[in-house]
Amino acid sequence: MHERIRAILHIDLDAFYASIEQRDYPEYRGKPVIVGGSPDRRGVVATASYEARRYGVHSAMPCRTAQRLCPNAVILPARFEVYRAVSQQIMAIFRKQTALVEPLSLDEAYLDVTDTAQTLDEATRLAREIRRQIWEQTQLTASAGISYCKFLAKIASDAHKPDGLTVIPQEEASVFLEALPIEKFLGVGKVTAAKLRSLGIQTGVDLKHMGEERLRDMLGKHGGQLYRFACGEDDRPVEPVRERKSVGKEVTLERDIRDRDEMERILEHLSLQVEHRLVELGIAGKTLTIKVRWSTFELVTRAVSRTKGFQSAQEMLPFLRTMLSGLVNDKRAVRLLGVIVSGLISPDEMRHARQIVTPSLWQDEHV
Ligand code: DCP
Ligand code: MG
Repeated sequence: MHERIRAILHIDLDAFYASIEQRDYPEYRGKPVIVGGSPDRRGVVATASYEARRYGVHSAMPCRTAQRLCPNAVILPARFEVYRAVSQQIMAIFRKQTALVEPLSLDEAYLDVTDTAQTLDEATRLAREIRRQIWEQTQLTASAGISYCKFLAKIASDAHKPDGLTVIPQEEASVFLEALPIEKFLGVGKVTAAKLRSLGIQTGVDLKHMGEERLRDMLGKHGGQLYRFACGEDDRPVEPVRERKSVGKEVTLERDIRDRDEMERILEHLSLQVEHRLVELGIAGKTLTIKVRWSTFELVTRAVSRTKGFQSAQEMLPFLRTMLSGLVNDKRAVRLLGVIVSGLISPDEMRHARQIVTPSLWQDEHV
C-alpha cells in the first residue's frame, strides 16, 4: 500500500526567555539581553537576545564570559512562572490545530498535521496561521519548519531564525541534506563531529558516500540512523505526551505497623524509587508530599515546598522524617505509606533554581 506523505511542523520560539523579558520590559527591546545567573555567582546563560548573540553570546556559556564578550548586555534573572504560562498559551494554540502535538521543551513542539493539511502548501498556510496566533496572543515571534518528517522539520525551523518560515519538500530534501554540515544532524555532538571530521566527513553528502555499513561500524546503531537521516529518511512518529503532574510511590504494608524505625526504612526505600524515576525523567519537583493511611483507613497527607525542588532521596528524607513525626503517635498503626513529588520542573529550571539563588528572591517556602 502506498503511504500518504506526512506533513510535520516544528515550531520554536525565538530567544524564548529573552524575548519575553523584552516584551515585558520595553526598555530592553533592541538591546542585548541575557537571561541567566549572575556573573559573580558562577551562573550560566540560559539564553540571549539576538542582539547579544551577535557578540558570540550563547546558551550554556558562563555569564562571566558572556559579560566579557558583550559588556553592554543586561543580565536578567529567569522568571519561570511567566515562561511556563506563555508555554501553556502556545501549546494550547498548537492543540487547537491537532491533538498530535509533541512538546520538546517549553518553547518548541512537533505537530503532525497530516490529517488537516492535504499538501505541504496547506501545512505551510497552517504554520503561518499558528505564527500569527502566537504573535497575536503573546506578542512573541516563532520560527516554523515544515517538511515530511521530524528531522527535516526541525532543521527547517532553525534555517531562518528568528521569525523564519522554511519549507523543505521531499523533492528538495536531498540537495538540502547534502550541503548540511554534520553538526546539524540529530545526535551528532562534538565528539562524533570531531571523529567524522578527522576522516574528512564534513556534510551530508559525505555521510551518504561513507555508506551505512561504515557508519554503523564506527558509531553503532546510531550510525545506521545517521545514514538514514542523510538519505532523508525519518519515520519517527510525532508522539503526543500526556502532561505528567507528579511522580510518586506508595506501599500497602503486609501488616499494620507502629514502629517508627520501620516506617523510616520504608520511606527511605520509597524515596529512592521516586528519585530513580525523577532522574530517569530528568526532572525534579517543588512539592514533597507524605501520604499515610491509618489502620482505620483514614488518609492523611502533609506537604512541603521549596524553590530549588526535590530530586534525590537524600534531599527528601529529612523533610519526610519531620512530617512523619508530626503525624504518627503510639496509638495508631499505619497500613500504607507514600511519597509523592509534584509541581514538576524541568532540568533547565532546576539548574537555574539551584544556581541563581539570590536569598531574598528564592527563599524556601514551607507549607
Ligand atoms: N534554555 C536553557 N538552557 C539551555 C538552552 C535553553 O535554559 N542550555 C532555555 C532558555 C531558552 C529556552 O530554553 O530561551 C528555549 O531554548 P531554545 O534552544 O529554543 O533557545 P531560544 O528559544 O532561546 O533561542 P532560539 O531562537 O535559538 O530558539
Ligand atoms: Mg527557541
